[in-house]
Amino acid sequence: METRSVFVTIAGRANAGKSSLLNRLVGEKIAMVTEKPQTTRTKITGVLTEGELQYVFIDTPGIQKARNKLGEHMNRAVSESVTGIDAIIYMADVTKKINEIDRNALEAFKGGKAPVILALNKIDLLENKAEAAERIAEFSEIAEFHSVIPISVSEDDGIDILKSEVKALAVPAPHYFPDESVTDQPEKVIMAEIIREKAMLLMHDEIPHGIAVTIEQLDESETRSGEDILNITATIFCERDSHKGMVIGKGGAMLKKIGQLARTELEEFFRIRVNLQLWVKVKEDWRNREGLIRNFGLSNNTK
Ligand SMILES: Nc1nc2c(ncn2[C@@H]2O[C@H](COP(=O)(O)OP(=O)(O)OP(=O)(O)O)[C@@H](O)[C@H]2O)c(=O)[nH]1
Ligand SMILES: [Mg+2]
Repeated sequence: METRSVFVTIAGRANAGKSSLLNRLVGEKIAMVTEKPQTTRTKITGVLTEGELQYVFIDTPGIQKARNKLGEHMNRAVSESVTGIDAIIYMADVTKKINEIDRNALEAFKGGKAPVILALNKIDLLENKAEAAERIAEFSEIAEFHSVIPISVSEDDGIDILKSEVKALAVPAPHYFPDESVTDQPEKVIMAEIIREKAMLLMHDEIPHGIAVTIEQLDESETRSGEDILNITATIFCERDSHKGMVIGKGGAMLKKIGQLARTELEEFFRIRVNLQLWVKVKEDWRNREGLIRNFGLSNNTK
C-alpha cells in the first residue's frame, strides 16, 4: 500500500482554541485546555491515521510578547514548528480584532514554504455572521492564505472542511508514527499536564501561570480486592509562599479539589484506578530560571 502523510502546525495567539482543535482532530483529549491564555507551554504532537493517510498535527503555545524566559522558550517552540512541514493552520478567535502578534507571525510565515490555512474559530459566538466577513477582510489585507475557513471547534462546525483542505496537501511518505497512536507524549507528561490543567482551572490571577507539575513516583499495585491501582506522587510547584498557601487552600481544601478532579480524569484516560498524592513546593521566580525551566521539561534549546 502506498502511504501518505501530512504534517500540519497549528499556530496562533493564546486562547484561540488551538489545543481544542488538536483534541477534536485526533478524537481524544491529549492537550490541556483552559479558558486562560498561555495554557500550552510546549509543542504537542497529535496523530490521526485513516487508512493509507497519516495526519500529524503539532499544537503550539500561543504566540505572545514574552515577559519572562519561559515565554521566550514558548515562542521558540512555535518558530521551530513552522519549518519542514506541509501546512500551517493559523488559528484566530473570530471575535477578536487582529493585532501586532498576528501581523508579525503571518509576516514571518511568508518566508517559509508551507501554505497557510486561516481557521477563524468560535463562530458560534457571533450573533451576526457578517462579523466573520469583516475579520476575513482584515486578515486578507495582511497575508495571502491557501484557504480561509470559519469554524467552531466546540460545535464541531467546519472541522471536516478544514480536514479535507489539509488532506489535499498530503504527500507520499511513510507513516512516522504507529497507526494506532494519538500522541508522542510520554505517559508522565500527560499525567503532569492533567494535574496542571486542574490547578490552572481552579486558581486565579498570576498563580495559574506560575504553576508547574512533576511526577515524582509512579508504580502499580493491587488493592485488597485484587484490583490494579496506579500510585502517582506528584509535586505542584508555584512561584511564591503566598501562592503555595492558595494552592493548598484552607485546611487543604483546594489541594483536595485539584486532586479529585485530576484523579477522575487520570482514571478515565489511563483506564485504571488511581491513587494520587500531591505535594506543593515553592521555586521562586522559576519562569526566569533556565535550569528549572529545563527540569520541568519546558526548555526549547535544541541540544
Ligand atoms: N465558544 C467557543 N469557545 C471555544 C471554541 N474552541 C475553544 N474554545 C474555548 O476557548 C478557550 C481556549 O481554548 P484552548 O484550546 O485552550 O486555546 P489555545 O489556543 O490552545 O490556548 P493557548 O494554549 O493558551 O495558546 C477554552 O475555554 C475553550 O473551551 C469554540 O469553537 N467556541
Ligand atoms: Mg493550547
